[in-house]
Amino acid sequence: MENEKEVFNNEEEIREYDENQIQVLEGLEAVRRRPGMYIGSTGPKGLHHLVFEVVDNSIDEALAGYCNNIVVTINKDNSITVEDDGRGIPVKIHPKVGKPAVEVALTMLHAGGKFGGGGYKVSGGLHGVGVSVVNALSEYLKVEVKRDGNIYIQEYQRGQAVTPLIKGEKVKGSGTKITFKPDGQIFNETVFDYETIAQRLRELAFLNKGLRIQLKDNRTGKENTYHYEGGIVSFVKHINKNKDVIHKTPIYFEGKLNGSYVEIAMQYTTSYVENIFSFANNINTHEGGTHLSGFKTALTRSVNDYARKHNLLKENEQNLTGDDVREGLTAVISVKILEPQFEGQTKTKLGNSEIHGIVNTVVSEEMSRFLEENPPIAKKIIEKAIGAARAREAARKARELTRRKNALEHTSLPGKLADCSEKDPEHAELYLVEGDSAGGSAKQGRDRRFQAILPLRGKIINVEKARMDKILNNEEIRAIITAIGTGIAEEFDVTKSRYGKCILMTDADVDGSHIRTLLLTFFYRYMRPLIDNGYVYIAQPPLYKVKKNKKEYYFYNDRELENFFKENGRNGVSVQRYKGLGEMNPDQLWETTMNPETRTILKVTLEDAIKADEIFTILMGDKVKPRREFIETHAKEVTNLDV
Ligand code: 0RA
Repeated sequence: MENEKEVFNNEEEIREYDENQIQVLEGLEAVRRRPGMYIGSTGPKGLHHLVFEVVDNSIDEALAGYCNNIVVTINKDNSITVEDDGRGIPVKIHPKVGKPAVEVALTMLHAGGKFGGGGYKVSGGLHGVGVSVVNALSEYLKVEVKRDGNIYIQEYQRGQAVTPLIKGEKVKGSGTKITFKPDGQIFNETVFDYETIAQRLRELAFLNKGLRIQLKDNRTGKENTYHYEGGIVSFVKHINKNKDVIHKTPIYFEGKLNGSYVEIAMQYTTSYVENIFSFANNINTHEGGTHLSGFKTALTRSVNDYARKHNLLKENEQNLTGDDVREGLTAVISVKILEPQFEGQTKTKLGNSEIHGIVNTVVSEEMSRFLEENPPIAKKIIEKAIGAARAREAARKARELTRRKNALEHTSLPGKLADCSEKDPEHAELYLVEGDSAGGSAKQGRDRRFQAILPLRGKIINVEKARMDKILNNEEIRAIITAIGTGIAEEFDVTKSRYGKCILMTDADVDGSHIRTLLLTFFYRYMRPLIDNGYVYIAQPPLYKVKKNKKEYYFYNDRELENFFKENGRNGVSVQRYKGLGEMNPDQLWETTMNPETRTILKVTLEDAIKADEIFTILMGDKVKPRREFIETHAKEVTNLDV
């Protein structure tokens, strides 16, 4: 306290204090004025980002080696509490600012890195903006720090301290506890989704072995604890839980080089797709980057070298390609590095060039050794890759044949496609409709000048479960490919698309979202540019038809229905809940879902497709019921874009 007085008696320091005060207010004002700049959006994504931002700080403390337990609680009032057993945010007076360090961390923009420094930090993309951003966007925040035998408490409103930092009672241990309630003036949605938070916390527990993360929901009593001593080995086992594996234990490598830490876990399955998830400082690098490319190069080389050396590949045979070597592979690559650089469209591509070589070295050495030490597994891996090479060649020949045949026969469109008369793709749209009966209504209800209908019967093949040659034999998939006209995979050509919009129209029930997820997964794996270029949409059929005084209303969600009840009461109102598109007659389907003047369709983003794909891979391991529930709730989460 003596010191503090001295600080405030120094004129220069007082001026600095004032300047800092102004800085604080300007900083918080900027965050509140343009929240999207800091947390991406003020929708559900931005809302949940607040939780992850606070958790990231505890994770950083775990990465530094001081924190073993994190508890996240969703409170009854939809406030969030994040508690850790780290060292506690420092409370001493910050010499420059003249305030406790914890208050600086919570009120000054980008103050996070100024103290504590060094070590691996979760940062990149939208992460790492700092807890001051969470504070600025919370109507209320309370921090409780246990440090040096005492508890320290401070409270804030909309980013500004409303109490000083109060030194409380004596306590044992150390840690930080932050409770915040997102500001209803900023966020249009302030209700947290348990599953969204659970997913990320589980991922963080996989990525940080030994760390225990607990999630409690005081609104429902639900809770989960995530704790994996095996780390990413457990992650790979989890992804492969319901798959047939070709070797029992995942292969695991780790290495440290020049301050970078590399971890890889991988396991081959009998599936025909690769599922590689890469992370840098706990951030999912959806767009890959140098760690992924280093891994791929090294894996292809090690496997080919071994196959040549042991005569599993004959002299006259071609090298196995990367795709061959990765068929059926599930892998998690996780790097922790000092200054990650994130690039790419969604800032999820690792750019650090030195990491390619580091991962390459670790994988080359360790993979070669693993193969030499485990000949039976090596043999199975190589047989799998040789099988993939043969299938690839067979598929190529088959495609060539079809192409030649098509050229001779003027490519016939699928019989069940009801095409439109418009030939200019820009003005033509294709509806992919679940079921024959809905397909029938859509055919009658559509505007045939520019709307084509392709009814899909039965289940779409799961691309995970079949090689390309078999997928190409699936009637539904073939119909989709010929109708769209672009071809698939390496031969995909977006300029050949016969439609500017491909609209998925499925029932608003579990099966419908299942089919939608399968379709999205197919597009993601085989027609990616269609998604990248914004050709894929999801139709929004209404959930309810309400009749009152002979007037009919359609509602697309529960909230709209509730609002109607609030305004009109329930007397004399009849409600029909649509279970499927088939329950609507052609006119209703046109009016509610297909008429461009009145309909809402949602554009599918790459992120949606990635999510759909991950739903299939990551959640494949889970029990069927929760998986279905998950699909049902999440397949609908697409960017709201009215067209
Ligand atoms: C900077 C320095 C030190 C700890 C922290 C930050 C810290 C921040 C958060 C945020 C949530 N939980 C946290 N735990 C720790 C420690 C400095 C020292 O003790 O030497």
